[in-house]
Amino acid sequence: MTTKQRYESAREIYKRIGVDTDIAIKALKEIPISMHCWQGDDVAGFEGDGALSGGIQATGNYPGKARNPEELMEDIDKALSLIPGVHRINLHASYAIFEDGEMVDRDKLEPKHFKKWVEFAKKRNLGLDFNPTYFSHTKASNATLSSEDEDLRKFWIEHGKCCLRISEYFATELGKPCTMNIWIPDGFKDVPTDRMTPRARLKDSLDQILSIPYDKSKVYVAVESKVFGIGVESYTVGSHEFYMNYAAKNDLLCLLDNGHYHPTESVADKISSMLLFSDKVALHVTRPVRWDSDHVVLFDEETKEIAKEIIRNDASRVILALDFFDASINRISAWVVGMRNMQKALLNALLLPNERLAKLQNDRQFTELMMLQEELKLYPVGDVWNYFCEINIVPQKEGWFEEVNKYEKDVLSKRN
Ligand code: RNT
Ligand code: ZN
Repeated sequence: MTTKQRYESAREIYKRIGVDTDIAIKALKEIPISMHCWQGDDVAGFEGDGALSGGIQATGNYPGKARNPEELMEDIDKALSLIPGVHRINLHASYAIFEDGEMVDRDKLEPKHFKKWVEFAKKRNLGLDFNPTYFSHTKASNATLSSEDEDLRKFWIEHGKCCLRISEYFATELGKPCTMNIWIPDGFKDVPTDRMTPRARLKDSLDQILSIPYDKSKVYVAVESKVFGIGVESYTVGSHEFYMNYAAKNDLLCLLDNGHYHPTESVADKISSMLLFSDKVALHVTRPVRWDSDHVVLFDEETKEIAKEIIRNDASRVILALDFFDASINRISAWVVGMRNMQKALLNALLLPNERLAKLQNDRQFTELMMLQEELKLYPVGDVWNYFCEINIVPQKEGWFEEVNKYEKDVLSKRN
């Protein structure tokens, strides 16, 4: 049977439960995912020695990581050629591209330092998202936006302002809004004696950054919380309550990273609550294995549950980005697996008879609801996925891996 024939058979099967597969694949194509540039080089960036700080870690030393902008762009291209649909690229400020020997510190960054990324995105019809980089820097060794050292705090406030201007430049140049996400690693290893003052300083720093004029219809500012980090196990300044309140009060996006909560908390469960009070919510989808480990996103229960909430609550209200960095495997494969899995999870959700399931819940028909949800798990999602890949001209099933292997042999293995 051809992919098309299998799809047609699947379409009939889904039709019987009231699901239109044609609508599902059309909807899937409209959902952009922001692919994080930092999987390509273990969050190293282009500024210097690439040492990662801030309590986040990329472990492994698989050969062939991108060492410069050209290589990173080449690798992103390879990955995107194996991922169906049109997406976005998520950049960090540490990925500025300096030309003619010029190099500026993070408090002096300008749009021109990202011109090459804009050209890259334009040519490929991609959107760009952005992140100020508050780690991997000598001035970030203690604290950043919450610092007790006023000079340091000022430096990082200026960095935030630079990044707002760069984000607006992205949006203007590309004609698509740019999400600028703020995450800082500030916190304490041991139980603090003053929890309030660092948070008050963070609040003031954010106020100062956001005091510069910027076009809110072009730049969506998001704030990302965290429960703990390596080295800051006892207290993080930017906690969930801090940012949820800050975002609500200032009409910003709250960004939920599913590696940043207590292990039994579910980000899937948080989305509806956020959307009842804000127009949009932002996500970092990742896979935390026992801690905020940032493993590659799998087609697992957690991802599927997040995807169901995205689909059931209007996908256009959820700003979707991935956040993982695995240095122990081929980095392009990591991107492709993560992106395709996020899409598979979205497709899985699009292929559920969501209204019927909601009605069963509402009618308190929990026996039938459980039965149906379990039976639906073995419906032919794969046949629809393969057809989606076929019509979007990317390899089906594991077919893409041959291309990654070839690229590893021809390109990556030559990087020493
Ligand atoms: C860290 C946060 C943050 C970073 C990226 C690189 O715990 O998740 O989003 O992973 O900004
Ligand atoms: Zn994150």
